[in-house]
Amino acid sequence: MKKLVYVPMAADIIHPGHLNIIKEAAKLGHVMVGLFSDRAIASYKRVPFMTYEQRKVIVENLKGVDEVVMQDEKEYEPNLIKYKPDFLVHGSDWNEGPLNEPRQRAIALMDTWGGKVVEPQYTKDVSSTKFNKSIKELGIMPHIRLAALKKSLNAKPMVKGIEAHNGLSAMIVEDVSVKDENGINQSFDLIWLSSLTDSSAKGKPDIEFVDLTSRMTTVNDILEVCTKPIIYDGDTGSEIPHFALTVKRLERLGVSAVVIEDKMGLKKNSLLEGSAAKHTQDSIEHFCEKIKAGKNAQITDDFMIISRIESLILGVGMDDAVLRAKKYIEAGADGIMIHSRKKDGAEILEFCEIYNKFKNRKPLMVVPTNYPILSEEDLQKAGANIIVYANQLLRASYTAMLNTATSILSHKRALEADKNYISALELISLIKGN
Ligand code: SPV
Ligand code: MG
Repeated sequence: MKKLVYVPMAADIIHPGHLNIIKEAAKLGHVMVGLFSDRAIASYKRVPFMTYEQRKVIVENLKGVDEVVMQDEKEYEPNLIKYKPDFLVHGSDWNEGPLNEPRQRAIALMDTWGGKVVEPQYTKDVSSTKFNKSIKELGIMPHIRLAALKKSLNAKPMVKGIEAHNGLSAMIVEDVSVKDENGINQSFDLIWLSSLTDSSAKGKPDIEFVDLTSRMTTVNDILEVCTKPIIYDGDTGSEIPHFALTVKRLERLGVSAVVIEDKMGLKKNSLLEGSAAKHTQDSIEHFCEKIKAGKNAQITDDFMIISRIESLILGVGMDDAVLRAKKYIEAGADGIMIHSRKKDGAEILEFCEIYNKFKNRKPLMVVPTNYPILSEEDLQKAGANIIVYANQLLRASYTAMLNTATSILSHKRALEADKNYISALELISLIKGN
């Protein structure tokens, strides 16, 4: 009988390196590819371009592959225990980065039944990471970007986004990444097109005064410099026929989702306090009509309408918030955003607990501007699926600009301020085409 050879791989972008590994594995026996599920890949790097089913069809048809099984987590142990292969074959590149520890555990485990680990030399100059970079440089087509949000939500328990209000801030969101304590790259999954920061950046109030054409100019500037999915802050969505047209326009551009809030009349920002905080909430019936009109207008299956509940902002109570969540989902909402102005986040956690029991639960979005005390871990544990940092980049740039202007005025020169920001040459080099 042929020996069993287990070959784990993600195989999102197939390159000669994969073929080399399969060729080496086939010399040893029956090749069983342990194909990482979308969830397994998303747990340590970006969500794959192709779905598991698409990747499976490709791998099954590669010369040398005898069968494909799913590996549903980045740990190799469950499948190794299940199949007890004679060989485990993996490219030599897995001994650095997030797969290093799983590798060590896999080697120790294989040893317990006398299995061997074979690590063919990693094929230089071909790696998915390099291909990814080239794909980023090419840009992204609208339908692929549009579908990316749903894909991420299916592959990850929680996705995180941050606002961008122009091309430059979107470039930062596109590229910023840090390695966490497990060596896993952390980056933002999406961009929030905030009405507060889009209007504030123009020196305008956040009262739906900045018109759709102008908002779309911001969207376009962002689309041109980043490949991440976008959630557009649609404010109240305006009148029902206007909302239907907005949905079509956003879809055409490749925006993944719109959030509309259940307010009426002159919309004011939800974080306002005291007498300035004059809001009128829409009726459940009317807002549901708006959701339905949006759903009827949309053309793709992937676009999402996220309904934002303002009951906690308006102080009308948890029961009202919960009732609205039920009604909005029944009307067709693809997700719910619950908002709160309170500093301790307690009412958000309370809402999550009730919401999690919904049978037809949809992704839940939260915006922890006023309750940064709750960490991503806290919010994920509570059940949040989308976390958005809604205004931090613009707030940070305002403070930096004010300090700089003050320093230049005080010192009557820029020397003192200069050490706090990038050089003119660095700025020029940041932008392609300069
Ligand atoms: C925005 O970012 O514009 C929002 C979130 O709508 S908030 O400002 O908190 O209302
Ligand atoms: Mg807003």
